This record gives sequence, structure tokens and C-alpha cells, in this order.
Amino acid sequence: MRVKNVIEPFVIKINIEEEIINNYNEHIINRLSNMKNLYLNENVYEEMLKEEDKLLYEVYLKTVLEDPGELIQGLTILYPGKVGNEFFMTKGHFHRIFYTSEIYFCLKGRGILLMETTNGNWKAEEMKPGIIIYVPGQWAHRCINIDKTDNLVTFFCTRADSGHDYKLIEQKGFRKLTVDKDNVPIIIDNPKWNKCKNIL
Ligand code: PAN
Ligand code: ZN
Repeated sequence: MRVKNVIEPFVIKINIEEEIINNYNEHIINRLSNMKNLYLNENVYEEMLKEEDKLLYEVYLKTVLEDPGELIQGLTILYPGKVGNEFFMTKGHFHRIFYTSEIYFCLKGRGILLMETTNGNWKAEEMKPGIIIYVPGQWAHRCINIDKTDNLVTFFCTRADSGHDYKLIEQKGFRKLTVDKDNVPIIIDNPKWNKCKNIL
């Protein structure tokens, strides 16, 4: 039998009202300035940034050993808003260990989970309380908040060492975007897709 460090069982409590977990050990804050080149309307993006480096989403993580046998869990709170007519979203990523999968469990709000593969498949799943989405390995994933006022709160769980690979998304973007058209969220082709911007 493989010998590795044994950790103690533990419990996480989600406070849905407060939108927090009790024993997180990492807190990530993402602001507008972290989303350079990801939104379609660059002029509106720059104008908004001049006014305020708005808080777009926060992630509370419960990390354990970065071991393939362990899991990482957490809560993402994505605030409502738009850049131009494009809804606030997470950056989106592939996993560093490409074939690792993930569970998304929506607890609050209304959103879209946009997923795509490097060979051109894409899928958009509705997020609302009670919906659990299985994101298989090799699929990039991004949350979009399509509500005008409510936060989108999602619990996630993936392999502890799955990691994040943001490079491809930062360079190419997602093939699809979610925009507000006359008060209806619609998914459109991303005209900027693959216009390879080197933002590093
Ligand atoms: C999530 C995401 C989290 C933030 O924990 O990392 O929702 O999204 P970005 O990492 O794309 O900014 C996850 O999918 N982990 O693998
Ligand atoms: Zn992920």
C-alpha cells in the first residue's frame, strides 16, 4: 500500500446567507484590472477601469495536500454587472493537469457555465440553485453571472493538484461570449477569438 501523509477528516460549513465557508485557508480576490483583454469592448473596459478597479469575484478555498489522492473545495462569489453588454465572468481556465475534472454546485443566483475544448467543442449549462455540473477533464470552464442584482454563488470540488492553466484563455479567449441583448442573456460567437494577443 502506498504510504502518504494521512490527514484528519474534516467538515466544511457553508453559510449561504453570508456567502462564505467557515474554515477556508485561502482567499482570492479578482478585480477588473485582472481581466485585461478578456472582455470584448476594450474601450468600455478601459473607461470603467479609470473610474474604479471594481471587485468582480472572490474565491474562498479549503486546500489540503497537493496530492492526486486529495480534493480541493471552495466557494466562488461572482458579483453582478457588465462590461458594455457582456456580463461579469470568471477568467476561465483549463486545468494544469489537463485531464482532471471538476464538480460545480450552484447555490445561489443565475448564471451560465461556459465550457470548451481545444478541438472546438463547446457547451453552455444553466446555473441556478440545486444544479450540479460535471466538468470533465480537458474542458476549459468559465462562470458568467447573468442576473442584474444577485451574486452567483457556486461550490466547486476538484483534484487537489489539478491546478490552473490560464495561458490559452488569456491569449485566445473563449469561442463564445454571453451578452445582454434587450434584457435577455444570449450566447454569441466571440469576434476576438484566436486573435492571439500576447499580454504577458
Ligand atoms: C474554480 C475557479 C474559480 C475562479 O475554483 O478557479 O471559480 O475562476 P478562475 O480560476 O477561472 O478565475 C475552479 O474551477 N478551480 O479549478
Ligand atoms: Zn477549474
